[in-house]
Amino acid sequence: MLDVKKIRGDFPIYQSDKPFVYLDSASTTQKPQVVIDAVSTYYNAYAANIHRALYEIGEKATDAYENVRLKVKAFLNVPDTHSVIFTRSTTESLNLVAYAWGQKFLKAEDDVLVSEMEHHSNLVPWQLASKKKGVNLDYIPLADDGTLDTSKLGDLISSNTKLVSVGHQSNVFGTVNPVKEIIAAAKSVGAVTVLDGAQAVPHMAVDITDIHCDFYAFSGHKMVGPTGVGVLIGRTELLDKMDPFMSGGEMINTVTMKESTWNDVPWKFEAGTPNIAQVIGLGAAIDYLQLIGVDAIHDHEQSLLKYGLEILSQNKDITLYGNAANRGAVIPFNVKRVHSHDLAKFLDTDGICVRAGHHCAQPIMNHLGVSATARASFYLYNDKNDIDQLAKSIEKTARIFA
Ligand code: 7TS
Repeated sequence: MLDVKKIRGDFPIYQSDKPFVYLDSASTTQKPQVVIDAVSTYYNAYAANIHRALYEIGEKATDAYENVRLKVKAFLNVPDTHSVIFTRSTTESLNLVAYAWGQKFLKAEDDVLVSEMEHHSNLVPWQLASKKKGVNLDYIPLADDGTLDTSKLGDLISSNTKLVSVGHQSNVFGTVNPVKEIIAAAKSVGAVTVLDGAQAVPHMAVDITDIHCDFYAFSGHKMVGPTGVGVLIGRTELLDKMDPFMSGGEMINTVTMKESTWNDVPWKFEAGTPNIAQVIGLGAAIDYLQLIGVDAIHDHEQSLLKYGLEILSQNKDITLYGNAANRGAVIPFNVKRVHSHDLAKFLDTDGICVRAGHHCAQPIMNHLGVSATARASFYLYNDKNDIDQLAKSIEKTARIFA
């Protein structure tokens, strides 16, 4: 287990006497002082635009921003620095692919394959693309244990399949999907592969070279970084062929009154002044996670998951959802007679933060036959005591609704 007391010392939000049991890291994570300092130091000491200012602080800002590209490359073993595009979020990264690749390369009657497990941000962009282009959208079905039924892959993937996009780790069940198997099936018919890594990168060692997908998306704020920064990793040959997603300053090479030519990748996809401070903050977040050790964080979360499942399953009023063998530290559940929104409000009176609702994954809720669930998710700053407090507060709430 990690030294949680020491880790909490790094996070200003834990320095108050108020009860604070934060179990919603799948939604967004708390920020260590080093990340806050990296953001504020940029604003305090070298706030300048990048790629244009020829004075000292401008060069410093440019170096700091571009250095984070190298950090992302090293952190995820990305083959090529030019593959790393800074966006605002996973949502923007996936929309970038759906528009900039989808609008150019999808044709009527092509098939696009996603899964029934997707977060809406890896679903709605493909629904829009499919409506616009007349493309068929198919789904890898969800099995009752919260895994994907990949036995259907052979039927679902054909020479007509042009793109396959799935989540690496589910934000509802925590299920780690067999992405290499899915990518191999997609590649066997020449389909482009996209992974939504929003829930994977913060919690496990991810090796892009090994996974060998064409596009991979994630968000900084779910990995102790700032909000407003995401990443899209894309295969450079594909990025080169795609049209820009947004246009304006910085993404051009030449502009005349008649037409424009584009900057090289990745800058072709970073139009306008980017979120400079947030990208620099992401760099500090990567440094921090590497200092603690991503494998150590993963092991710590796994022991919390095991303990959480053990404790919560002792309460007969609790229904737990999902039972994947390969699973991250996310526990969705409901308590008999208590709507998850009421539960979350009652838990909050004990200082416990859990998410309640459909988790931006309504097809999963439909599959489970519920409108909503509560969800506890863990990270490096959680400990077993957090789980004990959650269990106690659930029992107390269930008694009120008895
Ligand atoms: N994909 C997955 C798997 C996610 O869990 C989320 C956010 C997103 C995409 C979108 O990320 P964003 O940074 O662009 O918003 N998931 C959640 C969640 O589970 N609760 O709140 C946000």
